[in-house]
Amino acid sequence: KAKQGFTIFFTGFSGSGKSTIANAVMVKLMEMGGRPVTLLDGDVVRKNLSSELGFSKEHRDLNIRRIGYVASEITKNGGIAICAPIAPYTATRRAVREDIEQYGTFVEVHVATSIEECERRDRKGLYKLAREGKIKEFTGISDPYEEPTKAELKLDTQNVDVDNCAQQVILKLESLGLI
Ligand code: GGZ
Repeated sequence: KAKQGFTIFFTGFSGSGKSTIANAVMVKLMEMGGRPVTLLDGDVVRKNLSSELGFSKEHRDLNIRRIGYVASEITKNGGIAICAPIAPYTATRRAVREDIEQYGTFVEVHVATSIEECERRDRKGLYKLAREGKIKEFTGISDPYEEPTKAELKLDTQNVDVDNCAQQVILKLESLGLI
């Protein structure tokens, strides 16, 4: 019997490592072969699917619902969707979960890098701009992030490298019988 589709949904601050871990998981899944894997990364989606949207709660919610819709279609057709937006609101994450659970499994992964660590790394210089008020409504600085309490997996990136984090995701998928 063909395995069901599923969605891996990463959530966490800007610079938490979502994209890097999502990419590593995608590579591992592709190497295993079988089902197609589609990555819906935060900044790629913003460029292609949500280019007119800003960062108000309404616009973030619309962005996440769009990602959820695409992921649900992929899941419905037996594929693997990997999403990696910030997705700061619990209710919106839950709505996407419900959309996807109609068709397959939703695996929420909290990339739990602290805001202090993200700001310390400041890989793209965005936290500095947010502190200077040059970027408004910046998640964790001047905009909320509601911590997941029911994620299937919580990753500590402080003490664990990317490959180990990706491996933890793969193990979770195995324990859920998805791969
Ligand atoms: C948060 C912002 C903002 C504000 C621009 N707040 O590290 P990045 O740069 O590449 O990823 C962040 C991305 C967040 O987009 P998402 O679609 O993931 O957000 S949400 O799920 O809330 O819709 C960051 C950049 O966009 N960025 N302004 N104000 N991140």
